[in-house]
Amino acid sequence: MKTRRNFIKLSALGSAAVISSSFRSTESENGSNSLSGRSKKIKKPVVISTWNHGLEANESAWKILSVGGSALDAAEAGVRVTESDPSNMSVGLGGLPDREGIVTLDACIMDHNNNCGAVAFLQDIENPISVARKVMEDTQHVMLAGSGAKQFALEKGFSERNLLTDQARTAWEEWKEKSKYQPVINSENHDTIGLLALDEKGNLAGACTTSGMAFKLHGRVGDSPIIGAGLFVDNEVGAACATGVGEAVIRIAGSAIVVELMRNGMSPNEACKEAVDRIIKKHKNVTNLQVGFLALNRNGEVGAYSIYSGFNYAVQAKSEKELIDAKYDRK
Ligand code: SD4
Repeated sequence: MKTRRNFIKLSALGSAAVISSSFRSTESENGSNSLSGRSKKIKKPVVISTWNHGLEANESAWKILSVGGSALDAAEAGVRVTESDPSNMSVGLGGLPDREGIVTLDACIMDHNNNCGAVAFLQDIENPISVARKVMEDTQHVMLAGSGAKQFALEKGFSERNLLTDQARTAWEEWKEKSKYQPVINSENHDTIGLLALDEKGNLAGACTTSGMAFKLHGRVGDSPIIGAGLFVDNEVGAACATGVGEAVIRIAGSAIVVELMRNGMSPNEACKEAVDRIIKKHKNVTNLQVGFLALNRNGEVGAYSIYSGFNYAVQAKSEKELIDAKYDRK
C-alpha cells in the first residue's frame, strides 16, 4: 500500500514535494517500530495532515498560517483542497460511493475553544468541512446528518453537485462484479484527510473529512465526523485525528484518548502508539484492520502511529515540508 501510494502521489507532485530531513527525529528511516525518545518539537506555526495528499492540503493551510492567520481558517482551507480534488477517491468530490453507488460524506472541525461542528451522511455538497464549520458557527448544534445537513448547506448558499465521477463509478461497477455486493474491509481504501494546525498565537484547530469506507452500507457513518473519535482538540494539551477503519476508532474514542494520553504526559508518538495498542488489544483479529493516529501537542511536537506499515503524514513549518512514514506495530 505504502509503495503504491507514495509512488503515485509523489510522481504526480514531482519536485513540488520538497522532502527535507529537518523534521526527522524519532521517526526511523525504515519505519521500524521501535519507539525511542520524545516527538520532534517544531516551531509554530505548523500544520500536519494524513497521507500523501496532506502535502497539498498543508500548502493551502500554510498560506494562512504563515501570515499570522488562525489555525481554524488554515484547517478548513487545507482540507478543502483535498475535498475538491476529483482524483482523490476517498474524500469529497470523486470519493468512492457506498454500495448503492451513492457518495456520502462525513466531516468535522474543531477550534481552540472546544467549539466544534460536524456533518454526517451528507450528499451532493463538495466541501462538507465548510458546512461543518457553518454548523459550528451558525447553529446551536454540533452535528447535522443526511438530508437535514444538505438542506442546511443549501440554505447557507452551498451549491448542489454530483460528486460521483466517472472514475469512481467505474470502480464501484467493478467492485459490484467482483465482490458479489459484499462490503470490502481492507487497508487499501482508507484515505481520510485529518489535518491539525498550530498557529502563531499558539492556538490549535483540526479538521477531518472523508467519503468513508468504500462501498460501505448505505447509511453507514464512520469516525471522521465524530468529535472525540476522528478528531479532537484541546488547546491546553494538543490535537489528534484518525484514519483507517472508523468502527475501530469509535470503539476506543480514539482521538480523545490520544489527547488525554498527551495530557497525562505522553509525547504525541507515545500517545498514538498507546491508542493503537488499545485497538489491537480490543480486537481479536486485526487482519486487514488498519488504523493510524496523528497528533500535535501545544508545544509543536508531532507524532503518529499505525497498526500496519504504510501510513504516512505530511508536515509543514516555515517553507519546508516533508512526508513522514509513521511508526507502526506490524508490516
Ligand atoms: C471511515 N475513517 O469512514 C474513515 C475512513 C478513513 O482513511 O479513514 N480513511 O471509517
